[in-house]
Amino acid sequence: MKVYIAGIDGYLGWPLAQCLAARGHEIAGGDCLLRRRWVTEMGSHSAIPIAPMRERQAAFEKHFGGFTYREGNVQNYAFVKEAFRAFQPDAIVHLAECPSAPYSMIDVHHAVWTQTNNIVSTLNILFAMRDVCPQAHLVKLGTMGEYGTPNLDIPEGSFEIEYRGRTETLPFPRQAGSWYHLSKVHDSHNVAFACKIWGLRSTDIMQGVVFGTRIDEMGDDPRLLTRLDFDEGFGTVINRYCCQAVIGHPLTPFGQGQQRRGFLPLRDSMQCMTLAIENPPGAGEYRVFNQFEEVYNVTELAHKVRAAGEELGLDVKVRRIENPRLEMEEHYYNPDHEHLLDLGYQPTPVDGELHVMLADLMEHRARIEEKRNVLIPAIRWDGTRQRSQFLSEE
Ligand code: USQ
Repeated sequence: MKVYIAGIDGYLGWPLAQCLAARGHEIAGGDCLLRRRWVTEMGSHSAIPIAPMRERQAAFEKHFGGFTYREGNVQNYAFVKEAFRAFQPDAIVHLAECPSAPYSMIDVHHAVWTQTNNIVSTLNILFAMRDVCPQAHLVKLGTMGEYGTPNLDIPEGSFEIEYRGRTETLPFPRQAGSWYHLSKVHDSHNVAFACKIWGLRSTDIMQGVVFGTRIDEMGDDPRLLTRLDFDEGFGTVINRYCCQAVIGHPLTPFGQGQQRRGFLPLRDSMQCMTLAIENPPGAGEYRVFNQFEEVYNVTELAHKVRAAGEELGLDVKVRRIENPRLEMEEHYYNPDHEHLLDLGYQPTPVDGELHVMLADLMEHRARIEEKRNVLIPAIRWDGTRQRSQFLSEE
């Protein structure tokens, strides 16, 4: 298949290109390298050094036979339309969004920027598909955070309701917890609407929190490695914990530490997106996959990272810290996730992946140590900015 990846330079886009190319798909992609700039803005850098795009292209050429790359911004409709016209994709994976809840909560400018970027980019892709490649399949990254943490079981996208003797299938109510997560809610509505009125086909992937440093296709070529962020904006919780563990910084569950989320290793995120791409929906179909492997609370996860770290000789402490976010810290959480398992998804155990990650990160201890100050969060949901204080000794 011909697969276009919008956001091919990012944490997920770069390994996805490799994973798909290794399976024989033809790849094209675009990026405007914003993720590199955002992390610099947060005063940080990737724990794992990443190569400039030109070197990435050379490595890809050597291992997988090359891909078509154009630098450009998906907020520019002409860029998107021309990219699709030139490549004529069978599938489009949209990863070119700003993925950070804290970044969107900094101030009005970051909230407006995140929502504008995310919503405009998706609209541009939908219109370009309509006009250039209406048969293509849009694989759109949504987030489990669109549902929030309701005191109900969470289905995959929609649920049936009976009212006054009639049965209706409705989208499950969205209760997002940040301006970023809300941008994904708006995207979901826009994508579903485009499928309905134009007959486009799409898979909206409600992805849980991804963690991990590698996929097998990267082998031992450092130019193929993907980034691994640990700042409060772009480092997800397990990635942050693992970086904290390797430099002897306490792991930082926020608040009560009972927040439950679905998690999945990077290699499983690749596997699931590949399954979605290789099993497209029919014309006009908008389908939703909940994509995660296991549900944990953030304290259980800290203990898992501590256990894995101790096996590698690390001295790991866990200390709860003031929660800069407004979120439920103890809650019911029971989301469904059958669709990908039905397509053949084979989950990777979380514990084994933690060992791989910690071993990779131990080689870059000095880079993490250099940016140690970004491990304490300061972006608060009430709009103030103040470094959180530790709440517990352990
Ligand atoms: N958390 C801690 N300690 C930390 C960092 C985070 O306890 O040091 C907690 C947060 O308070 C939150 C949970 O861990 O309750 C997850 O936070 P996160 O920063 O790992 O993830 P989140 O902000 O939810 O966003 C990430 C990705 C986003 C994706 C989302 C999936 O950045 O792109 O949409 O995960 S989900 O969480 O399922 O909505």
